[in-house]
Amino acid sequence: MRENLIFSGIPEQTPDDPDTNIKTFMAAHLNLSPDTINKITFHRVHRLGRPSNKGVVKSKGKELKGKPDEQEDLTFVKNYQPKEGATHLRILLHGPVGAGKSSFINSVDSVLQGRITDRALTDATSGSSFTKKYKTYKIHKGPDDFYSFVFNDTMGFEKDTNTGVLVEDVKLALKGHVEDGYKFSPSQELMEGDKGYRSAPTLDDKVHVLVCVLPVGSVSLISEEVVKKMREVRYAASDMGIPQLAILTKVDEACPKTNRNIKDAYKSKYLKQQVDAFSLLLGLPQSSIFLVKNYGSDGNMNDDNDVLILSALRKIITSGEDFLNDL
Ligand SMILES: Nc1nc2c(ncn2[C@@H]2O[C@H](COP(=O)(O)OP(=O)(O)O)[C@@H](O)[C@H]2O)c(=O)[nH]1
Ligand SMILES: [Mg+2]
Repeated sequence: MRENLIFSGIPEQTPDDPDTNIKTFMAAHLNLSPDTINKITFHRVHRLGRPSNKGVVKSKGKELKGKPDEQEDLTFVKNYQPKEGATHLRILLHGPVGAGKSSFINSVDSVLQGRITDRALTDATSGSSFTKKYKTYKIHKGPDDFYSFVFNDTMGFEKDTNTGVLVEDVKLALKGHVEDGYKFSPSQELMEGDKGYRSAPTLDDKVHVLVCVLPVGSVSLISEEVVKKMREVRYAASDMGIPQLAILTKVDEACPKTNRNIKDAYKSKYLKQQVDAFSLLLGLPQSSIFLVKNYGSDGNMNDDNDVLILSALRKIITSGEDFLNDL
């Protein structure tokens, strides 16, 4: 993820093969499995400075301290390939307007690129739903290739009015019947034969994992109506065998104390209460609910944020992969 990492404290070997040397170090000191290490690729590895001609130099500087979990999650996400039959894993994000769905896609993009991006377009004025079209978001791996997971971001449910996406349309999306570019209508269900209706969806068109998104501070304020719609979609996914998880966003806004130390999000009593409450509301296990602080276009990258985003994403991918494997 980060360019130009400099490791120190790795003893010099003679003759020196930095690539093997750093992998051996990782195996011995970072608790990474050989499988994980074999998947790690480096652009370039070289030793700074000249090798000592007095034999092995005693290392100076700080010991290398890795973050094995984050590194492992990142390696997993970067190398993820779906099992045969699908070319990508499709993740559907759904939840109310302004929940942070588009921001989550942007955040994943940012974490993988190592810089803040805002390609999925977030809506700062969140009045009514901004994302109206069913659109597949792919994340660039290089100039011409993409990661093997894609996102769809549905137009959020509106509270009282019927201006949100219809639950029946979300069900069609789950089954792969909604074509890219289809503009959801708040009053008219998509029907077979309509423009935008895909009659013979392939495995790639179907949704493989459903993620409910809600600001963590809204858990106790969420209307009965929205809960009902979220549950309905969740049950439909259950009937299709599609795994479901949830992301509670805006951890920074909901808990200023946690915002100062975002990696302790799961230690916060208040946030834990919200996770428990949401778990009850939606009938999802606590272990499937993740706390995140999304990146906005104005913020700076922060490793602790990355950890939360990556661990949620990894769990989303593994759940979707389980579904593909069980087909
Ligand atoms: N402070 C904070 N703001 C967020 C977070 N996630 C999203 N937002 C903001 O909330 C607003 C709505 O987000 P957006 O991603 O457009 O929501 P969507 O309607 O679900 O796609 C935008 O102004 C975002 O910048 C977060 O984790 N923390
Ligand atoms: Mg959006």
